[in-house]
Amino acid sequence: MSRHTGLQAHFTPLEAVPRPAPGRHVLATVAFGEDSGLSLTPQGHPELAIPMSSPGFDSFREVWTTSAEPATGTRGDLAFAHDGEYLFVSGTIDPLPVYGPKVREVYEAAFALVEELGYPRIFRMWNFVGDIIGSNAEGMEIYQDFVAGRAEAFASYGDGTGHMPAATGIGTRGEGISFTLLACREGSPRHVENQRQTPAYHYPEQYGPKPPSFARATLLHPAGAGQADGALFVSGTASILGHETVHRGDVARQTEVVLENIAELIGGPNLAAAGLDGGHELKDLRLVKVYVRHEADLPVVRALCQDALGPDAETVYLNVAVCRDDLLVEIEGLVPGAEWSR
Ligand code: 3EB
Repeated sequence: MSRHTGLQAHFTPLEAVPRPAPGRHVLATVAFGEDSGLSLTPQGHPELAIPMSSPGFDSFREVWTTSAEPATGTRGDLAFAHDGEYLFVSGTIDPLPVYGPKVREVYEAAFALVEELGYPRIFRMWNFVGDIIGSNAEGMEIYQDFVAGRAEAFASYGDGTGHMPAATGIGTRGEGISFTLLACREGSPRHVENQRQTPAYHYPEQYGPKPPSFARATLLHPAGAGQADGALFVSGTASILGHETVHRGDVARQTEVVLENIAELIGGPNLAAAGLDGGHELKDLRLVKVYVRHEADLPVVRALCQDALGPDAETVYLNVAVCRDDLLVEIEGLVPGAEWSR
């Protein structure tokens, strides 16, 4: 029996109160603007605000909707909403001298909530890390401090292996760390690696004491639907081949490698290597977020993305730091599932 409730997302202007279409309900929203913080809105859903907008770049609200009325709440540092099949959880961590132990605590609390509410399958996470390549009070890079705490939390999630979802790890224009996750009850997430890239959870130690906990993509095969009907969530992707940054200092070539990495990731041969049917092209991507380190690089990055992604991709551009100081651009997106058009 099909119990999936048709998760969908779209971007709207920040000024507008999100009004779902008839029969749709807002599960949660993420505001990419000037504010920061996590709250339940007057409309009742969780909203995470992340300071990520800047002149010349985009500001917008990402609106997640489902076809069943969600229940919402807060728990400690977390806010959540769930509709019987899908769960959204968000958390925030205020600026700290050292983040690792608190990251572990808050992510473990989120994983415990996922179990308690009965949505044990996490299929997508976003990690927003202020001052991502700055140093903490002990001289460790804040991204590595974050990665270590997250790895400890993931060690106790599921069986500790192979359950890491697609994710984005990216800088913000503020301080502190925040995250969102999406999980489901009966759907089957299938995590996908990229044949051109070392799995992030196998990165060698030169990048930090613990490797990052994420898959390159996750296919969400909804309960009761065919595998080919699932949405494919593409992680934040950078100019990395194997585990190494390529084309240091050359934003055009880095952007090309990112787009090639995503094309390979979502294409038929790579999906077949993961035991999955189907295959997609760059022009199938939607809700694409392009994170550009240097403001001045925007025209070059935009021109290459517009050409590769086409006019339907709903692409937005944000000016934030990426997690290695030699990475100039990171791109994420998704290939909608059949639920999207219902
Ligand atoms: C990379 O491939 C680039 O730590 O959650 C991309 C996606 C990146 C997610 C994360 C980091 C993360 O390593 C950075």
